[in-house]
Amino acid sequence: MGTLSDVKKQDAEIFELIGEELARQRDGLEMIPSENFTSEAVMQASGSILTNKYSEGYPGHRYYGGNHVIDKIEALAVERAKKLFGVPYANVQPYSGSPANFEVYMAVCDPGDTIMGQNLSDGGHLTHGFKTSATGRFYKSIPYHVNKEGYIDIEEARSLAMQNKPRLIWVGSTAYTREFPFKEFSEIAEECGAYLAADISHISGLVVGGMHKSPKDYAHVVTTTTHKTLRGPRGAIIMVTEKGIRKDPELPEKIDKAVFPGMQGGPHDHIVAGIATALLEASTPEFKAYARQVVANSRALGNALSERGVRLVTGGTDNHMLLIDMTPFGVGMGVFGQEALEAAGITVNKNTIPGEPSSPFFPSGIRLGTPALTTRGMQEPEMEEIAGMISKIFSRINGYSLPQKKEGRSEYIESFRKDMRSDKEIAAVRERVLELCRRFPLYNKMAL
Ligand code: DSN
Repeated sequence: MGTLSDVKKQDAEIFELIGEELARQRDGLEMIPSENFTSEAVMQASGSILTNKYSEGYPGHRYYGGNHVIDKIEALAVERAKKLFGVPYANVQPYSGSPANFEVYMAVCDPGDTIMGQNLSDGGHLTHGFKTSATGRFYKSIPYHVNKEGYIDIEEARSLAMQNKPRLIWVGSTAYTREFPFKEFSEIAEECGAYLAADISHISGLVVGGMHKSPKDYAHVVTTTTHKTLRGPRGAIIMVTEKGIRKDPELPEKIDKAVFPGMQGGPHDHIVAGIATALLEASTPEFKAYARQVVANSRALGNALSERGVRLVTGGTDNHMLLIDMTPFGVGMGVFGQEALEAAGITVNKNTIPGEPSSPFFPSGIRLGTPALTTRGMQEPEMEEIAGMISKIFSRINGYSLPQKKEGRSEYIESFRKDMRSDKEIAAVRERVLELCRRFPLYNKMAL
């Protein structure tokens, strides 16, 4: 990433803002479970001259000249993805997770077909058929749910699938703290004749690190973003498994056509190079140790929070993520938790919880995780320390509640935010956060 000296010369405003964001990342505890810090090598490859090229098509079959080098880069990224995930086909061109998932629909469904995915407020993703997403508008979406304990309700999913005979079923989601039941979903898909797509965006780093079961023997198609636990640049990969090719030998070709020309134009070759570099990093023993520590940290944080009376959906975690049920503080209190933590420099996101009693914009939970903290080198003792800080901060939101009427909510939250920013106890936690961040420096060679 260098020193950004040319940005400084040419665009002082953007230079200042990048500096501001670097300081925010360095001086805070990044606990949004879908975020991470890439290596400088990944950043350099992604910020390279490869951004200058157009290369619609695939290696050996491009619509523009001058692609003999790009062909080698893309082929290398594809080979690394296939080897790392143990699949016979990979497409590394999707711009990000949402287009990648849409490309899967385009490959295996016709508009109007029935599809199934995990319900949004039960931890699912917009692109798995939520009503406001194109996937919920162009396809007939039948959501499945989690049970009272917060685990995927397999029996419900099975009976919905048998009743509705979907063309495509999604397994894998964005706010689920337990191992995904790939085997059970593969049996359901088998029984009703559906394609099974595993969206492992959140857990792909754990899968290649051996900390989560791989979907490769169960799903026909696997999608993942590359910037979460996998620690690459912002992008995505679509893969077809041996099982997928057995079901439909033309599936790889259908995916290729859905990506280009179906959905996308020229691939972002600089990102493809960054993905290749990230995949190389993810194939090392160091990455396996990283994935192990991510889960160890998440479990340690979960235990330490539970000991302090914080309520976790499902009571704990199997992966990199925790979902805090904030209803003991009141309905719709996720935003209060998020704002109070942010005042101390701890970044999380408000999130719906199973059976959400409020709304997606004022949900009753908080989602947090350990991938980024683990990249900084933090371990179990730091998780214990952070749990103490979180529970201290939560004690400061007692007495506040989400106004029942929508009018006036923004003003109330703004005034709450001010209260948190001037709260002495939160200021003391902010100092401890800064001290912890200094002990685990981030991008310390990067000077702007
Ligand atoms: N925004 C991603 C996440 O935070 O999980 C999903 O698209």
